[in-house]
Amino acid sequence: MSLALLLFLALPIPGSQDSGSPVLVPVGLSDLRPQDPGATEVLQTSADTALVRLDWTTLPFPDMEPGARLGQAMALGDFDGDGWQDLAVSAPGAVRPGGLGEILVAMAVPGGLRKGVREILRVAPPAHQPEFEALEFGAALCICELDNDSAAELLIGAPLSGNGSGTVFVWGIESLQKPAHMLLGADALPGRLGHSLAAGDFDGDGRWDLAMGAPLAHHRKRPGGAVLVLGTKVGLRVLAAPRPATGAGFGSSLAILDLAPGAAVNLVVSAPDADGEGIEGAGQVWIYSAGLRPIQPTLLNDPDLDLSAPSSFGRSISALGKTLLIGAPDRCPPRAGILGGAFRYHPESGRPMRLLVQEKEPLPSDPAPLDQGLRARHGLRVLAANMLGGAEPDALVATEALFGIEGLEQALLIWPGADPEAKPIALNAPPGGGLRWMQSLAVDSLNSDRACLLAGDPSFGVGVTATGSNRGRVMLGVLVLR
Ligand SMILES: [Ca+2]
Ligand SMILES: [Ca+2]
Ligand SMILES: [Ca+2]
Repeated sequence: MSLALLLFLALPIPGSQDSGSPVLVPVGLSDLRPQDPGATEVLQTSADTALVRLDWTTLPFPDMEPGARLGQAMALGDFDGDGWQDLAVSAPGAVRPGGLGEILVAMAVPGGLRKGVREILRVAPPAHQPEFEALEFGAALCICELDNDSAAELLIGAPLSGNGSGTVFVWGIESLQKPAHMLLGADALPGRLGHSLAAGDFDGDGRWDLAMGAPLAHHRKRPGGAVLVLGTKVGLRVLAAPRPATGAGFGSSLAILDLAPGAAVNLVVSAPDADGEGIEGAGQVWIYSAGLRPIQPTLLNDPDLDLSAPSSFGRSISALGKTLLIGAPDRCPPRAGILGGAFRYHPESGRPMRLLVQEKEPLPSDPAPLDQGLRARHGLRVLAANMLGGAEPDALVATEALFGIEGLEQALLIWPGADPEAKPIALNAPPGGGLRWMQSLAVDSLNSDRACLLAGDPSFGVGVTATGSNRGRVMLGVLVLR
């Protein structure tokens, strides 16, 4: 057992922890923090929300080489414990001494990341045996708190390490100048372990637990993926696919619902390639009971599935508090137009899932790509976040950009959480983005009085539209009134 694992098993979650969204949890904030998260400007009325837009700037990361894919994953946390949120961004294809893949961490100046970046730290895997390479280092990132101090730790997935078995690393336990530690090696749960990550108190003892997806795992003759949980109370536990089937992709995406604040959180696991009732690629989402009690998890399906086509229900999932968002980017639209959609679900409300779809035709001038089956998919990325300032999380649903996003006015939609019946607001996506301009998304105030949306675009490069050089970039959008 590694040093990090030992530390992890010994330590409590400090204070009352909002574990609704592992990427966004303000871990380790000290009393130095000048602004309370609740101080963010509130935009609640429809008159206000009709007037919002995002002011985009590029975060000052170094220029990357082609193929670096900066922005593949991101995680916000205060890594040095100075009270200002820092930002870790992965570049799984970046060339570093000894291999490929590194994580760049933008350390905020006093005042926060909107004021500036103090320095960029580079995080690499540890030096190890020449026959072992950490591949796709940083495919997934997640904030956690393992040593009970004021500084956050970073969980790092490298799902192609060890001939595709997958490994998980942790960084920030010791000096920030040191490489990451390997937390779980290639034999822990072979099958792309580290493809997805989540952290929260799943077993209900008040201490941080970790969940790590291995969507190609074949555990004890059960194919279709699995999730490895490292629980402070339940120990190491493998959650195998509840409906084993080769290629289901169980564990592709993870989220955390907080249905009973103060008690254990619910782990949500998607299997977006699982077959439904005779439908290939229908997709499934499973909600585990708080405490991971050994009962069958609750199954969610696309409630309105077109029987002739896949849906990829759960390709992306995101939860905050009691709100769960599920992206279904391949589902057939209710009418001709853009493919895909997303669902908003409140498990305890008794209400059915609500379908969130685009209302306008995003590619009106060029029907040819649709004929060729090349459709921009809506709901490829979803994010539950407090952006507009209402009591309930807002739903952000993003669409990939086949031709650069200038012509895609509906590429970023936000459904206000304050009014479940409200129509979506189209927010301006960052200009000049690549196909996956929204590969990673996060919302935070960054210690300022405005909501900010961070977008990692690993497909960005010189002259990109659909096919870029994949250098990558990270964009910062500040929510302002028009
Ligand atoms: Ca900091
Ligand atoms: Ca810590
Ligand atoms: Ca725990």
